[in-house]
Amino acid sequence: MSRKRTIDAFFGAAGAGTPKPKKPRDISDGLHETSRDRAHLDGLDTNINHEVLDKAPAKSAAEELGASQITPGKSNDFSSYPAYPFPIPHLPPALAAELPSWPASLGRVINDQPDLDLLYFEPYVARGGGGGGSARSLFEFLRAELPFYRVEYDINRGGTSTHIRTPRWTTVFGLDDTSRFSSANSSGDGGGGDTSKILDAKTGRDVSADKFYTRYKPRPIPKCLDGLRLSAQEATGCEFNFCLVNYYASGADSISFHSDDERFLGPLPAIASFSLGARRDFLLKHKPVPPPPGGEHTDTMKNAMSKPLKLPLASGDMILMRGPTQASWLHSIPKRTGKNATDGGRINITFRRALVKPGTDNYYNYNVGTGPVYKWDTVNREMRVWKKDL
Ligand SMILES: O=C(O)CCC(=O)C(=O)O
Repeated sequence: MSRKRTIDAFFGAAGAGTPKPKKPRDISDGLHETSRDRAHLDGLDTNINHEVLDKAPAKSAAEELGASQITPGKSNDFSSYPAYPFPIPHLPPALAAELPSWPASLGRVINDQPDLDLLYFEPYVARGGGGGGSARSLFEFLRAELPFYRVEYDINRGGTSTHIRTPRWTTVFGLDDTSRFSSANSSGDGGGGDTSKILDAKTGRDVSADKFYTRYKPRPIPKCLDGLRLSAQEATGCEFNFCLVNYYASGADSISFHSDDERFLGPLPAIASFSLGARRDFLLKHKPVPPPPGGEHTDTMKNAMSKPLKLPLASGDMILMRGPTQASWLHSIPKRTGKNATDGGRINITFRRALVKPGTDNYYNYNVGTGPVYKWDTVNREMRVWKKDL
């Protein structure tokens, strides 16, 4: 049973019936009052440590990307694949040239709450310089070039059917660990021929007709996102085979409290989550748990369950959620109202690793679906239904 995204239904996709959340506390509320400001700024608090990542992978992201990825710019520099509605351009040269220098800052560990383990890069994609830096350019590029969907689905709870319209734009690329695309790499650059086949990762058998791959046709991560995937793998030591993208057009778009704890991700999934564009609050709260036998919850645990932590994610930030975080915590991007309702757009990119086939079907079902393809209209500055030129 697919659970992912039904969270929008359970918690009120349109906002109706959503319980009014308690006022979130800033993440720095978890620190000693005395050291709060300094700890927040320079990580001196014992609970929030700068982590020096000293892994030395055999190949750097830049090497793995190869020369073609870092010197694009010709008009034929696109990722093409039969299951893409249209070819997806490679990164513009300036961005591709900068990619090897990311992350732009060291990750900071946040693990001062029960069962929470985050690594926070502020920022990962540089946002300095005029106009928001590379983070803004990457945002503009991805919004303009990716196919998006506004997925709708019905859920049935206790005999009552509810129609859900996902309160944000979504898209997804990738394939679970059991299989691979038949093209030489996963960047959709196979150049035709039999590139639309899906092969068993171990035996090489053609599994394109498997029931989990036929409702929606899986498609490789295009090069413009694969560079970021490789960079995130190198920076975190984690492996990712899926890329989910959310576009929040304004403060009215949101994602309700949920955890990415599906069985197809395994027991302690690591998820790298990038923010580009408008700043939005990311709320975290501990899942409800029963008190210890014969005892009471500690104050820290009571707080973690009742008062959400707030990370005001800015353009270029990346937050790695790992260890027990998904099993124990819920996260959300709440709607913003009042003067924030017309916030600029925000893109969120998450890289994840689906271990088994049901994950592939689930991700395409809730992030692509069966509705029309939308593409950003640069003139009218809104998503418009995309139609193939006849
Ligand atoms: O937009 C975000 O930062 C969060 C996205 C998210 O929670 C999800 O896609 O599961």
